[in-house]
Amino acid sequence: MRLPKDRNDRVMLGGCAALIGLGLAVGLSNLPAATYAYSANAAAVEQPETAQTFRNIPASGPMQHAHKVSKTVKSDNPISIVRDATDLPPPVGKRGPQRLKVDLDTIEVTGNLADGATYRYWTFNQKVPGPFIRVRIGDTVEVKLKNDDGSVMMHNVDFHAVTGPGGGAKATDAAPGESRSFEFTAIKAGLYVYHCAVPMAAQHISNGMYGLILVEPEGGLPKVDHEYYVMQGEIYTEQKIGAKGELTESYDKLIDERPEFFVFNGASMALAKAPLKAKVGETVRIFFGVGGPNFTSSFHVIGEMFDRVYNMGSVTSAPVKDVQTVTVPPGGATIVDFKLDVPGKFMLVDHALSRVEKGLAGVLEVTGPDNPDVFKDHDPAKSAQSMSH
Ligand SMILES: [Cu+2]
Repeated sequence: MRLPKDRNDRVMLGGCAALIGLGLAVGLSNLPAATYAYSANAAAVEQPETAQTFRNIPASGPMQHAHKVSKTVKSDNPISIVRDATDLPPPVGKRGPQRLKVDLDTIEVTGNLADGATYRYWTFNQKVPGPFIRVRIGDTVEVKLKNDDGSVMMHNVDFHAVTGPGGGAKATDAAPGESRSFEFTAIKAGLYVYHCAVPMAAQHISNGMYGLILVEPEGGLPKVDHEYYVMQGEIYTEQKIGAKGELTESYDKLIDERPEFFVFNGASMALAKAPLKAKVGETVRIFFGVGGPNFTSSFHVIGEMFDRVYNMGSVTSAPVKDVQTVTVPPGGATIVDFKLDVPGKFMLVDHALSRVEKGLAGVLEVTGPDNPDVFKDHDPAKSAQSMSH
């Protein structure tokens, strides 16, 4: 059976499933099990259907987290809020659906934004972006959001991978010191953004409250040697870029969409200071999302082409091959895979290149032997002095 494409029908279907669940709860035995088959390729009409079941997987043993668990840092001094690009869980593997938990702590913290400049970030688990959450199709995920006692603002979380009111936002609206929770079943595979949606949502997002959740298809994605987690955002400060000290947010610039900074993983030049690393001959994958809140990214790696692009974060459609630049809207994501053929420093950019001057650049450092069949420099000594990337 296919999931209807129409959203209202899906809501009705959800209602039906809920009624069936209710039937089981009151002990009716003549109803079908509280599972229904669906296609992992519901969007690709020409694909044969693969029947799967979900929703009635009992918890067995201690429930695992769907993300890496990090310790909260207590500090009066500014901290690094930069999420390392390698900080993500390994592939789900070939297991069946199960129950998993997600613990999000919303913490307001002063972090390093640029050299000599700090900023009051609002975060999920003290890093920007928030933890990379990794589940598979059919998993049931228990989400607990705890708004830290030290918070000033209310916070919540809206997962674009959730079918339900506000993507979970209403169920997680939490005042400082409060904990809220809900659970959902991952019914659509893909790479999705999550973010805080408390009004004014653009403010919560620009201050750092966004992340990615990957719902793997059955069997996962093709294996690669390295996976990285990168998200783009904007920061709107009263002070001009280059100013020192504690920078403060500008409501007017946010409304006018005039950011002072563009950032990968939370801070100016964060992924140039902490480069991604790999070797010649290896394959890499970048899970790339845009928190925004406002600007579309033209994501590009200088000196490389993407061998495979899971356009718009869709993993149930065939990937596009051999691509230079990918358009990723705010609240959207993509997955790019490529093989490294030659050594060097490859810059991650938004090809709206003025943004490099506003803090938006990363580096992929590739080491290993030269490969003159692919690239041969006729005067490497002179090239070594070049300022070009
Ligand atoms: Cu918030």
